[in-house]
Amino acid sequence: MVNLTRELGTRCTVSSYLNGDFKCENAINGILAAGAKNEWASKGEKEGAWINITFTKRVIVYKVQIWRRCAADDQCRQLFFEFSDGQNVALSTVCVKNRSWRLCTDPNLFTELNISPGKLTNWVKLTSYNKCDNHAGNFGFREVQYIGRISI
Ligand SMILES: [Ca+2]
Repeated sequence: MVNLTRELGTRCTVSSYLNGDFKCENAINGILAAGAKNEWASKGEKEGAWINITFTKRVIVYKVQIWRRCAADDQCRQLFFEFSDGQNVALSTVCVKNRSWRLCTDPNLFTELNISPGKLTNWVKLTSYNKCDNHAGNFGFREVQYIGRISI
């Protein structure tokens, strides 16, 4: 299996972005650190914020790895994945409470979710559901990586 997000050229679109320092491309640039130009952050969105990554080849996706934004109010409990063939899957995650410097800075601290069975697709749209707290926030990710293989 390979890191599809890194190995294949990809195109990225999002529901919104906070400003020019927090665009979609920052979530697939390979930089795992937090901060401007490293993260995608939506503009005040929580539930319903989405990021769509289109691959240059048809792939089979087995796994997603996410690096969160650091604030509790920028996270959600559930991620909903849609694929180009119309299939979809919802996966639960956990809310990391309070602002955590480790969450913001540690590249080894990420969440890995298995997509089983693997999905044959040209793109993956990831939507956030069930926000972690009631404060205003800007949902987003430091990085999103899809793991799988190129379809023959
Ligand atoms: Ca990044």
